[in-house]
Amino acid sequence: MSTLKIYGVPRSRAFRTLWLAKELGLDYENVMVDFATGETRRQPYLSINPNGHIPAIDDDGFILWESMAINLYLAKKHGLGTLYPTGLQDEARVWQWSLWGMTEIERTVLTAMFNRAILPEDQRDAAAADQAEKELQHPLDVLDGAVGKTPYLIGNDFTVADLNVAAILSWARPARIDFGPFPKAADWLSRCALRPAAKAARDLQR
Ligand SMILES: N[C@@H](CCC(=O)N[C@@H](CS)C(=O)NCC(=O)O)C(=O)O
Repeated sequence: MSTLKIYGVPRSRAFRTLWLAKELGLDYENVMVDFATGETRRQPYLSINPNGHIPAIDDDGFILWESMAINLYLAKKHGLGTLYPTGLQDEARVWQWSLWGMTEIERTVLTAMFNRAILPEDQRDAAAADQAEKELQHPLDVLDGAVGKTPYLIGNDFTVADLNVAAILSWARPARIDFGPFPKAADWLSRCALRPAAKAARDLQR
């Protein structure tokens, strides 16, 4: 029996952790808590994550929530020296990019995706989506610059920093974000998305 439980349906932010679990080859159980049914906001799930959000994990009795914290923890535990760098400064840069994803791009990509793809058509706000895409221009330019210098965010190799940022940007396609001005970022994103583990995690969403 698996000792790692990953709470959250794959078409939620749990995708980030499922992708990582596939990269690491972890044995896990995906507990299908769904945001659409309201069960994220009810017991027994609130005992796992009192915020009422997915994902969360139970790692042999250790409960953790917040997708980035979960991914950094699992990558350090199981991928030290591969997906998680060993050097102090490279580790800090992994945190930098993960926090950057959450604070600089997540809300805007989500706004664009909701208003271009998720909400019923009569509830979509095209101006809000356009404004969100406008706000994304600068951070995407920053990303484009970073992956123009090295193939991946921390250097030559794919790490959990790439996974965390690319998982957020997996919403950019349904959000119809134009990557034309950011060719390096577009190339980096497709290299991340084409990884077998990313594909395996996407298959779980079907
Ligand atoms: N900052 C949290 C956000 C988690 C979050 O909002 N998850 C959504 C699904 S993608 C959710 O649980 N929504 C249901 C709800 O809030 O009741 C994280 O990254 O883990």
